Amino acid sequence: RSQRPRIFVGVPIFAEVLQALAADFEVVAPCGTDTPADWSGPALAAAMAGCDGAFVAGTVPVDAALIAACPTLRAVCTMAVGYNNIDVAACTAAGVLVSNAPDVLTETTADFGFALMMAAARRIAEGEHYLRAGRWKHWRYDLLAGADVHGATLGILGMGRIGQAIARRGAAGFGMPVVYHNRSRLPEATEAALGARWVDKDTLLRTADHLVIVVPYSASSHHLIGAAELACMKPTATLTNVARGGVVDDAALADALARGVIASAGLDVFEGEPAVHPALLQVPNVVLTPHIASASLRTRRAMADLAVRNLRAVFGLGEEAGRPPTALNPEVLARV
Ligand code: 8YV
Repeated sequence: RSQRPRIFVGVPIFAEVLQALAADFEVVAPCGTDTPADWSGPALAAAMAGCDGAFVAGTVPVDAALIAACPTLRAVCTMAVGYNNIDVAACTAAGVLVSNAPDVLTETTADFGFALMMAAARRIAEGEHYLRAGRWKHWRYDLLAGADVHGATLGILGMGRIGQAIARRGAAGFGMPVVYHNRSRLPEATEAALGARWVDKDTLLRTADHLVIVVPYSASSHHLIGAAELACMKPTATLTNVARGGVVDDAALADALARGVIASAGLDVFEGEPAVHPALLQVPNVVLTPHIASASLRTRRAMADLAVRNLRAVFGLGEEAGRPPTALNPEVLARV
């Protein structure tokens, strides 16, 4: 039994997922089902020491120093689609397989992105705060009047799986013309099926009535939207970010919202989260949610199950033995 691979679980997770792991592995789960840990200090390396695999999410920083401190490690499997918290190059160099969790969260995240965009456009959160504060006394023709969503131009920055799922919602459900910007253009047939048109970034900013950001975070997407970009947008426009904090300059956004450079915003992700830029908390015209776009119970479970599938495959278990389904650096396995 002591021969079983030892798996570190770096986030609180469903009891059923811990049980499934325990069937095959020795499980080191300091967070259990409900005790989140702050792994920003040296505690992570100490907790992971001697482990063969790691089950993580976007909140666990897997950097080169950690990889060096954990020589027995063979796999890092995240239940998130984004993996900017993992130094994949360092893992590859050390022979550590990395997997993420794409596809299973696409539709759920697109639902939430669309909802956040609608909430920003139609001022739903502002309306709730207004009502709860006891300020609703009279009907007014312009009370919390926002921008229409149907028929407005939907702009998408980053046209991967989630961007495409948002585009489909806008085009098919709300009659929205869709423009997008992405480093690589989609094949014409895909564009036609989605009803989406590629434009340069400047045109995207100038034409979108509702801009939704869905690009992965990297050095090249850091502050892709800052003061200069916001100044190009329509004063009636909304901006929604369900990608990563850091893609948007939060200080510049708070300033733009306060000055009416754009009308409103919907944010699920923040630079330095769970801290939120204090200026964002001061402006009324922004809907703020705590990084929950993928959080339907069914989808969170599917994300976790996919990470488990990858771990089992890396350690030679089950039908996918040796073939982790969503490996980011499968070349690592070919080397052994
Ligand atoms: C995760 C996410 O919930 O998948 C992603 O990239 O951002 C979210 O779905 C998050 O990473 C958990 O920490």
